[in-house]
Amino acid sequence: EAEREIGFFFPPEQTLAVIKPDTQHKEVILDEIRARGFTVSRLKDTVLSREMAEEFYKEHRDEPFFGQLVDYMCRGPCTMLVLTKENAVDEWRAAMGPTDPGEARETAPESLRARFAKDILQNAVHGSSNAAHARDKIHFIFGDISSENELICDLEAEESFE
Ligand code: IDP
Repeated sequence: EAEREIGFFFPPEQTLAVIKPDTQHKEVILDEIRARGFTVSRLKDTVLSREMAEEFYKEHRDEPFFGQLVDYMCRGPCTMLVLTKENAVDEWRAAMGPTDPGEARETAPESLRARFAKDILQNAVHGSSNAAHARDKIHFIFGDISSENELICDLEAEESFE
């Protein structure tokens, strides 16, 4: 208790994670997310329109792979997640591993992309690269949930009580 009062308690952070379309491993990835200590605060399966996918990845609009990336992201349902944990943005980036699964297998063999990505495009998962992006993308996908942030719950745990 005393430690909290003098500030050793760090409030949890939130990030936006996406399990990308065509991933055969959605349930395994969700289990991994929880096993790694993230709380799944929001979860929504969504098929993105082209316009939404273009907006979601607008930072990449000048990349040569932008068209392919948009096609891929619209191909089927994405699982959109708000993950909560201390240092969630960086921790989720570390859990995903490098963009290219070849590199991921060499440098981070336990990472999700090392295990579940098909190639550099179809790399299974997305995560915001910094806290400002996380805030923007959470708002873009889920609307204003700031008033709910006190209520950090685990959706699967909640469902299992029903
Ligand atoms: P990140 O997802 O690891 O942050 P970014 O460079 O932000 O990587 O790229 C966004 C997404 O664009 C990647 O996750 C991947 O799906 C796709 N991508 C990145 N680089 C390439 C590429 O060289 N060829 C095809 N697709 C790519």
